[in-house]
Amino acid sequence: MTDFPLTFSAEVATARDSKRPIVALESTIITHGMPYPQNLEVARQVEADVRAAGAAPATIAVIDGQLHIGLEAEQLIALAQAKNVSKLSRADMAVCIATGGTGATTVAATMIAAHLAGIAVFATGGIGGVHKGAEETFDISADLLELAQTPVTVVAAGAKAILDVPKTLEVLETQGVPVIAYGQDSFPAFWSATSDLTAPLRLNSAAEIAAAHLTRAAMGLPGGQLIGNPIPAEDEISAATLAPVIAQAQQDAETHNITGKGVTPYLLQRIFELTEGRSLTANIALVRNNARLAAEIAAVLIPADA
Ligand code: PSU
Ligand code: MN
Repeated sequence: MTDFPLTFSAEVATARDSKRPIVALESTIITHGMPYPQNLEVARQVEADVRAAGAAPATIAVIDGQLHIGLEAEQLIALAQAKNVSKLSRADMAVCIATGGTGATTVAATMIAAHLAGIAVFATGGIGGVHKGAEETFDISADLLELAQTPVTVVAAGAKAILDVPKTLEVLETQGVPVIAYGQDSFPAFWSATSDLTAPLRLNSAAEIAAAHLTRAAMGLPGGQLIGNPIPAEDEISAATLAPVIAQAQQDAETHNITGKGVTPYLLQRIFELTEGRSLTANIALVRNNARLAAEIAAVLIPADA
């Protein structure tokens, strides 16, 4: 940990003082991943899920140049309604802070902030990865390299089929990131519980995931772990239903020349429209499911940290 100034919400400050478990949450999913007002409802619901599971939620964002670890209720409302908020990854965070800016944190940036704050577990929806066509565009999310260097366990519902998932798994393997499916062999596919890819590793309990996290730390291995937590069966959308939708969204992105940071938000919005909101309902269910598992893992880790 460094001496870098962090601003803790009252709830996170109390949890730190009393050594209670804390789960980090990202904010790009709020500003760039879902439309208002559902984004605000989901952000609140996910925080409530973390609390119900016995941990304190720490939604992370940069507001007016301050790195916030946990947002007060009115800050969450302002962020959910804000327009033109920056999307901050590892490359952007320091510039945003130094210039007094406001930005939402991606998986990579949230991991950095969580680690600065001594938080070991982070729940999100899906991570960024290797985009389709990356052999031409070189569009590979900084999330993958962050997992290789920052010791935070990230609970996600796998990777979306908008990505090239096999290539994403290859990069994670090269980078030495443990990719662990929770309670099944298949690597989950975000809106669908399973994919035709077998996850490299499988664990069946929060206790095992926490033990693996601590073992990496004890061995002095840098980097985190990616936990692929399948969406609950009743909420999933089949891969067959999604395939043509994703293909259409991808084609529209090309037609409109969407590149760089704009790609993931554009595809998510387009898939939301093309599924008439169904993708969002599934997205909400899986984030909530990830929040609960993350809280369980954080609860196991706390006695070891304390
Ligand atoms: N995947 C989702 N929803 C999201 C994102 C990814 O299902 O909102 C966001 C996350 O914040 C992730 C970021 O870290 O997109 C990755 O963006 P990029 O591909 O530009 O690295
Ligand atoms: Mn990218």
